[in-house]
Parts: sequence; structure tokens; C-alpha cells
Amino acid sequence: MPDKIKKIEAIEILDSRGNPTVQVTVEAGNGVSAVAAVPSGASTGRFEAHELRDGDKDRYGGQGVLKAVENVNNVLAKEIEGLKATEQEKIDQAMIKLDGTKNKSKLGANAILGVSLAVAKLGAKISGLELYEYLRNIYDPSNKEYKLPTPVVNVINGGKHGGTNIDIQEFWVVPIKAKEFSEKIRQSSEVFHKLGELLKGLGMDTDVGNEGGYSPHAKSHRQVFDLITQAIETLGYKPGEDIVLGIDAGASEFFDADEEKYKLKLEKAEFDSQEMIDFYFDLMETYPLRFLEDPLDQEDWDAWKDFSSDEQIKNNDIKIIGDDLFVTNVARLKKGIDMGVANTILIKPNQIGTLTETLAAIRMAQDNDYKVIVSHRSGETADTTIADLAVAVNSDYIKTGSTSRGERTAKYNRLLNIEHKLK
Ligand code: 2PG
Ligand code: MG
Repeated sequence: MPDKIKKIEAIEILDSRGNPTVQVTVEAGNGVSAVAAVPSGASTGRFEAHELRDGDKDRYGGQGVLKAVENVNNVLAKEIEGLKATEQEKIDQAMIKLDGTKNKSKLGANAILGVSLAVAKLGAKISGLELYEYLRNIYDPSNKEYKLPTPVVNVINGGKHGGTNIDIQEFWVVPIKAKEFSEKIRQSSEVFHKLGELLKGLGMDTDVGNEGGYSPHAKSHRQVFDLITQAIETLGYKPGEDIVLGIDAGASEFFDADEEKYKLKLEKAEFDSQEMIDFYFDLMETYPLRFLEDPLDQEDWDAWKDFSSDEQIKNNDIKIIGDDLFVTNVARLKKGIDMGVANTILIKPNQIGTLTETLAAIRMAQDNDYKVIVSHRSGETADTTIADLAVAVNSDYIKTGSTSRGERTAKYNRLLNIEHKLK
């Protein structure tokens, strides 16, 4: 049968930080094949599926993924070869069962996701469909409308994503007014370049961080917001109307669990949960800050609830986004929905490890009126699957870094091509 999987093969390749990652090639009986590569996080949530690394200090400082590669070639391949490439759910379930652990720690979520995504790409090719069309058929075949996501564009990289003193991990511009995706990208790129000019004028560093945004040392978090707002205004756009701001605080990274304090080194501040929330409200008074990802620690559920249910958040359509909090996991998302925590979910396929489970998290979010942001990782490859995924599920937003660095622009460029095709 031409659509049966004949061969699955993984190798170790490099991600955008120069760390090893898994690439999987899946081949069908008729010789058609598809390739997928797995991304990798730096500010990894504690409840994510397990990324299997060798730990052999003599290779890549312990970061090698040869065990995950072997698990694909020797364990997963045996189970999956012979199945139809279009049986995505059956294949994903078989891998989940074969692994048998709660967090995919036996075979590695990186091994399993590589196969899952490569199988989907092969299924699309065999079916003669674009990947986004094929994924739409899996997700919601009755919906014939395609909508492109709005990009949340990370122009300043802080936290673990750059050599900087900025504690907040990401500062985004979100072009909310422009209609077309290509216009949104143009505006974001213009802001990115204008911001570079402003930084340069102040003698600040304009080298980029892991996700393609600038990563300078700053005087304060407010200085960063001031500069981004100034860049938007200088271009003639209205902050708050044309373009709004967002952050991924990545708060689990600066939360001291022993002392139960949020510690911002840049401000030399130590906050309890309520003070941390007040810090955000203060910023929202000055700046058009409308998107807040992981503003609080991944286990600070009650504070999340207080923040999410505040009238100011509700009345101003502020997006409170769970990333490390939800980890693309339906059990954690369900808890959030039941508690009234957050109103938006970040979706990262490698946090959970299969396409089927990723789609389940998106479905639960959409069924419960949570907004969806499909997201990259800080360690990426040129793989553009998340662009197709975002279009397939009519995701509200996509987060895939700045408008610089090839592995980031690859996703934007794929979306520009999809937009062109859909016209
Ligand atoms: C995040 C991501 C992606 P990382 O925190 O949202 O921007 O970072 O991949 O390092 O977890
Ligand atoms: Mg995050």
C-alpha cells in the first residue's frame, strides 16, 4: 500500500542555539517522505513532557540526543512501520502507550514528537494537501474558513534568552489593527528596526538574543517599555490603537519558591504575589500592555486566580496567558478553567509530545472561550509546522519571535505564503 509507513529514521541535528535536537524522516511505500525537527526550550516549565538528553558529558556537554534518536530508530519505528501515515491519532496513541509514563520520560517527548510531526507531514503529502489543510481535516473538517493568526512579536529578549540584566523574558509588539497578516508583519518589522535605531542612539547593545529580539542591558523595565512605545510613535502608529504591547514575564524563572518571593534583579525588588500583581497594574497604567504571559509562578494558582478575575483585567480585554502554568496539558488547563484562571493558553507541541494531544488542548481551550497562541520554543529549527498548525485551528495569535533570525522568519515566511495562497 502506498500510504503505509515503510521506514522511520531519526538523526541528531542542531537547533538555533547550537544544541543537538531530533530530526525524523518518515517514508511511505511509494517513496514519498517527510521530515520534522523538534524544538527545545530554555525556560522550561516544571510540568512539561520530558525532553530526553544523553547526559554524556563527553558529547555536547551532556546535551546529546542519541538515546532519543535510538528510541525512534529501534523502538518507535518497529511499532509504527506498516501503519497508514494518515492514521495520526492511532499512531500517536500507540506511541503514548509504548512509552507508558505520564510525562514521556521513557522514550522521550522529543523522540515521540519528532515521529508525530513527521507522520502528519507525510499524511499531508500523501493526501495531496497543504499541511494546514490536512491538519484542519483532522481538527475540524466542517470549518471551511481560514483565518491567519496575529503575530505577537518579541522585540526585546530578556531572562534566559539573552546576555542581559532584564528579568522579564519577552517584550512583544502586537499589531492589532492592521487587517492582513503581511501588514502586521510589516508594521512589526518597522518597529523592530526603529527600536534598533533608538537603542543605537543611546549607545545600547543591538545584538539579538535567542528569539531574534534585541538583548541590551537596561536601566529598568520601564526604560524598555518607553523605548518600544517611542519606536511605535516615531513611526506614526498609535500605541494602544494600532499596536499594543505584551510580555512573557516567565515569572517561574525569577520566583524564589523557598522564600515565596518574586525577585526582580533589575529593580532590586522582592515582591510577594500581590505586589507582583501591583507591579503589572502599575505598568498597565502607563503603557498599552494588553498581553501578559506567565505573570506569576507555575504553582501560584491562587494569585493567578486573583489576577485573572480582577475587574480591570476583565473590562480591558487583557490577555492573561498560561504557558508554564498549562504546559499544553488538558489536565492543567481543565484546572485553570474550573478555577477561572487565565483566559488564553500558549500552545507548544513539545510541551506535551504528540500532535493529537496538542490538538486536544487547543480544542478544550476553544470550547471554553480561551484564546489560543501557538508558539515556538527559544531553541528552534527551520521547521515551520507551527505556522500550519496555527492556520489549521484558526489560532488567534502566533508567537514565533522577532522579525529577525532565520528560524523565526521561516515561520513568518510560511504564513506569508499561506496568506498568498488563500487570497
Ligand atoms: C516561552 C518560550 C518561548 P522557552 O517561555 O514562552 O518563547 O521560551 O522555549 O525557552 O521555554
Ligand atoms: Mg513562556
